[in-house]
Amino acid sequence: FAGVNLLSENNISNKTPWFPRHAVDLDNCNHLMTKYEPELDMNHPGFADKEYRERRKQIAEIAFAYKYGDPIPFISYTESENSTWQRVFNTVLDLMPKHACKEYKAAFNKLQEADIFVPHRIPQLEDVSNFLRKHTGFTLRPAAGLLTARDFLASLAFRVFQSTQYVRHANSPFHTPEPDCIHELLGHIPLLADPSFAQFSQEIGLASLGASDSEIEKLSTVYWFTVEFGLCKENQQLKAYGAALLSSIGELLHALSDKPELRPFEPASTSIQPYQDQEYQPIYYVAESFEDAKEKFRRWVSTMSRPFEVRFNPHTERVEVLDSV
Ligand code: TIH
Ligand code: FE2
Repeated sequence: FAGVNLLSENNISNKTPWFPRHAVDLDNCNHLMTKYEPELDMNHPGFADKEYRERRKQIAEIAFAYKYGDPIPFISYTESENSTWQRVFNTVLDLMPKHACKEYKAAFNKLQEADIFVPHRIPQLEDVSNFLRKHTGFTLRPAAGLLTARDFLASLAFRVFQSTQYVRHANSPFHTPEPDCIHELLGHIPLLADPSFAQFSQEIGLASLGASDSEIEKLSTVYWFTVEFGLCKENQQLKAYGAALLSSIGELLHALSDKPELRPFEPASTSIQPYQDQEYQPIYYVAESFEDAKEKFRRWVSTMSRPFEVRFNPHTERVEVLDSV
């Protein structure tokens, strides 16, 4: 490692935005975006449902109180919440064999074997977190809702995935514009148990540490069109690997129909494509494979302006900052 020095705290320019150096610092990375909340948005199916809004508040309290190292509190899901899960779970079981990428299916099977993915009850985040830790070293933290891109991406650098714990409204099981635990569980969790995909996720996170606002915007756009809405090729066939496709039957079928426009994944152009998050996407990006997406992403990240490099030390759970000049 000739020519590379560990930078001290003071050597980072004071123009660099603050970023977490240790997993404990993620206790400060929980800023929420106030958007499409049942309290605020008249289009939300929970807007006119007082009981639903109370339940959301109750579950959000758990995330607000959570500190690094705590076990994730158990939630006793209601019969109605479990039945919403069951409806989505069963449709995923139906569509997955034909439409999901192979890595997703393999991890899904393991989650079933571990008795974590079962039709009749929502998995507990603590059990899921322990499962992930064994497979890729990822762990979960409860999040109260949609986080700012900077906070959310930073946690990925530590192989920590911030996960909501509340359940979508029973009236909209097959598509919701906001993340909920059904989205996290059926969309994100299987691939976070895949080593290659876990690595890709962490690299997006590492690239975000200390990045400028406009770079964060580009990184979260790449995240949007890959981790959330990505399609990939498998033996000349199109498969879904994006979490928001795998947790929403409505959008999965739309993405694989002849309606949307498909483009090859190229970080430089994908990262500046505007998007909206309230309806189905009109454009999706297709990766050749995870490995290919990772290669392209690495090449693109190396053109970013940050004057230092970072690496994660899993033994200390600390991010080390390296002078790259
Ligand atoms: N649309 C997804 C679903 O219905 O499961 C949830 C979201 C993921 C990302 C943004 S919204
Ligand atoms: Fe998501």
